[in-house]
Amino acid sequence: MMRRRAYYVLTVLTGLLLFFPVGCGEQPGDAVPGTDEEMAEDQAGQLLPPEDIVEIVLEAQDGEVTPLMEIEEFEPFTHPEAGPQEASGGLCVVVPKHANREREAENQKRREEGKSPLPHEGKLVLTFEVPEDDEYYIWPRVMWGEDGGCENSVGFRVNDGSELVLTSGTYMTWLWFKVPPLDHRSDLPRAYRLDAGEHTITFTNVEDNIRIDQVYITNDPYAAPPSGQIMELVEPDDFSF
Ligand SMILES: [Ca+2]
Repeated sequence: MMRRRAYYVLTVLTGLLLFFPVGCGEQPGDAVPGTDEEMAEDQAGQLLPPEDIVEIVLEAQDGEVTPLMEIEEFEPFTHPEAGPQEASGGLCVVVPKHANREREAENQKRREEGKSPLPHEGKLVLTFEVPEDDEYYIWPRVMWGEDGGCENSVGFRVNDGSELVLTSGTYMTWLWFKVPPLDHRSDLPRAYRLDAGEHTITFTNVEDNIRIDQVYITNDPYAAPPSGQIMELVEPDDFSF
């Protein structure tokens, strides 16, 4: 019992360190990442690739976009180390730079008055279908802003699950974001148990000047999208449920 408790605490601490960017102010509405012990233990074991590989590619601009998020025509450029940067379909979804300035000023005032801060506004909801009950791995293609400090996180949740804050320290290049597993000992991305049928992924506005281009979904735990590359759109199969 004591060991289980110690493990739980460690998981929570690791989650906090992984998901909360340091020095970027408070992020109202962020939940502590999921800490389901049983699922974490499942993921610690060796997994075999599935017999029938499922791959789904979603375009951010095809989702339901709520302001302050908006669809942007992405202007290609060349990163000095990472090379050419392009968005699939020429479009991405963005929280524009300084979009949250007004809300942050408002929250500053609220804090001075002893009130709790309000969350930032804006989200992107992507709806997709999976053909069979399975564990799926979800890779968002994101780009953080040029600010080098903040401007590097987005809220992320699957269906009605708890919200994670995806964040990293690589700026101004498209990156396939590996959602960290529940079990910190695993090298695999986080597994989401999904039933056959319709599901949603929701991105929420946490910081401004961030971009979302695509989302790659697969049931193969070892299938990482090639670094920097746009994934080809896969025509959805005629799923029969
Ligand atoms: Ca796109």
